[in-house]
Amino acid sequence: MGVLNVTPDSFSDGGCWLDPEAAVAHGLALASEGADVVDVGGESTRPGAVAVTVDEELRRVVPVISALVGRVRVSVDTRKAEVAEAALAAGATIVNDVSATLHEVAAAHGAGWVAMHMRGTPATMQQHAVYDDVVAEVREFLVQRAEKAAAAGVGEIWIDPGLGFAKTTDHNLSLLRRVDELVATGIPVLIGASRKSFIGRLTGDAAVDDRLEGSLAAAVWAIDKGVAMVRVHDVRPTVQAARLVAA
Ligand code: HH2
Repeated sequence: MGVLNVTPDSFSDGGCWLDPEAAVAHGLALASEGADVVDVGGESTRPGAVAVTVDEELRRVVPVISALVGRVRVSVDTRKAEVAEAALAAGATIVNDVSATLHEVAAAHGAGWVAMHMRGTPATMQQHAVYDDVVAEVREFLVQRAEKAAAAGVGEIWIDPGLGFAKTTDHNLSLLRRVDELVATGIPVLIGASRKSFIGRLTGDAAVDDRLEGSLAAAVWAIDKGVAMVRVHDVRPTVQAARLVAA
């Protein structure tokens, strides 16, 4: 899954693809580099990010999604039902739902759905990074959400532990170390480690544009443990690494 943030303020590529033409060109580049899905988002969810209005988010993502549909599979990264609805109407086929609440929208459109674990909102989530057993608690939450979505009629369900969302570096490491416990649920697992701050912290405070090697290590680790999809900014090197793991 290649990341396409149509935002001014995403933590690693904010402002790069705000222009719709540049965004579409980047989405097609990600597809040509081997992304199976291009994940289009119009609202940053980085810690402390300011929420955007429905209208603004629609204005950012819908034209880009319309232009990419038919050329690559498109997911929409949103917390808002209205945005998910409009994206699916425009031809997106997966709702990448960091709120894990939009399963009914996905069901109504026969679309796939990603349930990601978070606590609070991007503005408040870092205050909620308290767990007895982060892996068990995240797994229980995701399995419950997946069961609810299946009961609502969603046919394609993914679970994602939400690295960095109400998680400390130690929580992220526990979730990676024991990701096989999520894989063992039998529900396909998606994971997004790419360029996140814990990778910077663990690699000598590497800046956000200097986290490729750490991101690749996390992706390779996850794929080797049975994770079915990785959400990344750097598609070409990740596809090469994934091919080696597969071989
Ligand atoms: N991480 C981000 C956004 N969406 N979706 C899923 N399923 N899993 C993730 O780990 C995930 C996600 C944050 O990364 P990014 O989109 O690069 O930044 P921002 O939220 O600042 O736009």
